Amino acid sequence: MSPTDDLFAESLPAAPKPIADGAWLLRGFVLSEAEQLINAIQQVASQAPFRHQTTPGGHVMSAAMSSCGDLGWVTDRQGYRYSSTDPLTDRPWPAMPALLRQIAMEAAAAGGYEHFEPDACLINRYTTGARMGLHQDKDEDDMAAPIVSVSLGASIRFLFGGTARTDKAAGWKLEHGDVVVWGGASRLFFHGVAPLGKRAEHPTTGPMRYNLTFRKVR
Ligand code: MD6
Ligand code: FE
Repeated sequence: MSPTDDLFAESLPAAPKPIADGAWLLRGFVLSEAEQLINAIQQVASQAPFRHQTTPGGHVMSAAMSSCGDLGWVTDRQGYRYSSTDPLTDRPWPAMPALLRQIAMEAAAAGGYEHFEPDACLINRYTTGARMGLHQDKDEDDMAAPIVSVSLGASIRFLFGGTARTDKAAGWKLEHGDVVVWGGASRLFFHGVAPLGKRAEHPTTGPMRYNLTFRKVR
């Protein structure tokens, strides 16, 4: 590193960090828009409230969820699926705010996935102890499109393994403003998040973490 590199380092966005084949960690990618994103989440949640859904196996999920866009991700005793209406209100999901769509497209492009057109944005809200077990995102029709995942608020440990549930999972700390872009060879890798820590806290969100995952389903 030359002295000039050092001088500019602070103002440059962090270089995309490869975390698996086709998967990138974009540290701080949405830091300057974070407050606006949290406002947009609250706007969506005022129309499609956060709720704890039930898995087909009968477990109540510890993360509370909402969605926006043409499709939302739902689960109940009948199974996992995408739905154009919110089962809580029987109304269409709130439209995807333009800022969210824009950020998803820019993040996808930064990971090498041009022309990403998300039609669904799943919003997860974690409080102390909430977690997401290892799973694959495989309810989407379009496996060529990546997934863009935005982390806001308290930090959490993101886990990802490989194509088999038993593959050893690596851990990455995801902080406020970080984005993960996920596609290609790792599109179907198992992943999840460790329980949100007891002392997890962020100045803006308090003891909560939000995660937005943008998908192209159809
Ligand atoms: C979460 N994320 O970070 C859960 N899925 O709260 C996911 O399940 C996820 O971060 C696909 C791609 C990226 C992700
Ligand atoms: Fe996932």
